[in-house]
Amino acid sequence: MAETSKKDVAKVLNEIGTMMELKGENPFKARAYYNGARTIETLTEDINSLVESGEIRDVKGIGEALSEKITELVTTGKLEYYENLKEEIPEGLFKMLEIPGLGPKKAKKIWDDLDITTVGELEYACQENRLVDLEGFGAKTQQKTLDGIKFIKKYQERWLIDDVDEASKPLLEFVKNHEKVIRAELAGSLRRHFETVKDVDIVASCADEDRKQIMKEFTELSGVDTIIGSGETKTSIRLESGINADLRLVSDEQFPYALHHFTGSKEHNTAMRSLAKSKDMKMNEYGLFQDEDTLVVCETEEEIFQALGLHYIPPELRENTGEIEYAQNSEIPELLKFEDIRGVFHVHTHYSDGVPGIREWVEFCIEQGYEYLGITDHSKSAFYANGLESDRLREQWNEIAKVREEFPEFTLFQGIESDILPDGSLDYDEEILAKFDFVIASVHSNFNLTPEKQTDRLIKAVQNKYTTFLGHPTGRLLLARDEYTMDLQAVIEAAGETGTFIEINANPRRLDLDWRFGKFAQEHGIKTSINPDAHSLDMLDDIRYGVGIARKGWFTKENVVNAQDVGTVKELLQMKRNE
Ligand code: DGT
Ligand code: CA
Ligand code: ZN
Repeated sequence: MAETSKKDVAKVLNEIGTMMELKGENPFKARAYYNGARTIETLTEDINSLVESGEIRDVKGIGEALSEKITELVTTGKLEYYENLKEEIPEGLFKMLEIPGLGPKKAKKIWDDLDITTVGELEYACQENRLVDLEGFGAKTQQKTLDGIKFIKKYQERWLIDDVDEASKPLLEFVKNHEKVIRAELAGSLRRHFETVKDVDIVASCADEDRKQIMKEFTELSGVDTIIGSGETKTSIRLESGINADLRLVSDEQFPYALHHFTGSKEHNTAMRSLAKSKDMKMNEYGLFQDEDTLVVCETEEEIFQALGLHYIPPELRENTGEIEYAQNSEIPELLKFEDIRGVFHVHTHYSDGVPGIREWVEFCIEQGYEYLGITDHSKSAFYANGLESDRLREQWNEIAKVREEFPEFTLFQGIESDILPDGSLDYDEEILAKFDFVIASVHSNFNLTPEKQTDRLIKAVQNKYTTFLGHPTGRLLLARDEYTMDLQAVIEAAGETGTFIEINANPRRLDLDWRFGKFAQEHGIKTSINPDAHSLDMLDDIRYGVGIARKGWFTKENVVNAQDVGTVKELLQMKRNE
């Protein structure tokens, strides 16, 4: 007979209780399982012999139904009732229950009303203020939930780029400003602007005799939780947030080679090594060598690429997706820069689910040096996001008209983020659609259509003459929800044929369009726009992560709508409608 411990049995009973609550069954039934679990845990007798002798039925607090289930579990090592229940409940809800202060009742409400089944989706929903108006929740509970999510995130393996970016800043600043450090740079996936990041990598150079002291001071920085390891040239720490950081110290002669090596990606490095080999050279983190062991002296990364006959490859492109061939032919394009961005599309106001008002957005954008802004609240079908029915639309248009008069130097575009309905149509009739300066069409529900239907839906949406931009096209929520299954290439082709732009949603949880489709999109004539999808003023800063993804997708300034001057932008927004 398989040995099942009391702890195992109690765990199963507790989980059954939780699942009953999640399903909204009679609370009395759930309580019977919780009580049963407690009884089992505190038994002094051996559970296996109690079951074998049948005495389990006589234990106080264990009724007929429970004793049957315990018997099945102990004798077979499985419980069908439990397995069946588990099938009905999305896996992510259990993880959600680990959030301090969030019990089954709240989780059920979130599942029922917001259709949210993972912690990542919940975090995103909090950032979009979805919990504020949810019955039994509110602003305070929303903040408490966010804090709780931060707490459980400590134990995850990969992070969203903004978390790691924030964590890296004081570390990098310390290393860069250290008087004994000669040169220092960020490396790894963060330097490459990869969409999710495992840890912070820093490479720095110093004299051999200074290494120990720098490493020691590094491990003593505020915010350091534990020292994971410390060796000759590398020290690893864990921050209180749960994020890990590696500092590598090398000689200044080695610095460019080490920086290149630890920037990666692994795949890029492998391709670089075989290129070196084809030129009878050898490459590793210590250097580039020819004629056995003679160092090819390079003072910078640029010189390493040069020594191998390559144009400089920006870190974002180092993913082995053709960058080496392009560099051999001097065809690496001049990538978009943050400074190129001149205006902003896709922000939400308090008319739907954003915090700021229209005037507040305009003032903030002016302060940030932008020349234009396109406001996009949610359309009427997005009821969970307080989407705008036509009367409230008119109210908003009146206010937009007033704000325009107040800021004549600034261009305020009147836009909407229209839901793409399941059949691919937009959320208002033509008469209303025609009144917007531009429309971002996005999918916010019905993620699980068949791939054919999903593809058709999106193609129909981009073919609509009022769709200016396709919003967050893959629908992924990083570390939380996969992209929906559909033929994105077909959608991109349709967008190209109809002159529809595809946004790069700069929210660190989305970073969508996925950079892997950037080159393909441009080959099909697609322009993008770096859209913050901001619900509060501080989220405007996410544009920098969007620029990172655009660079990763090989986007040049000319193919980015919001890198153009306002006159050009006005023409671009009209282009499709005038055809
Ligand atoms: P991640 O997972 O977000 O930390 O991604 P990376 O790229 O930062 O990976 P990490 O931190 O494990 O290593 C940093 C870089 O060091 C990596 O991009 C390439 C280089 N590297 C590390 N291990 C290897 C390896 O086994 N082979 C090669 N060729 N390169 C490596
Ligand atoms: Ca890393
Ligand atoms: Zn959206």
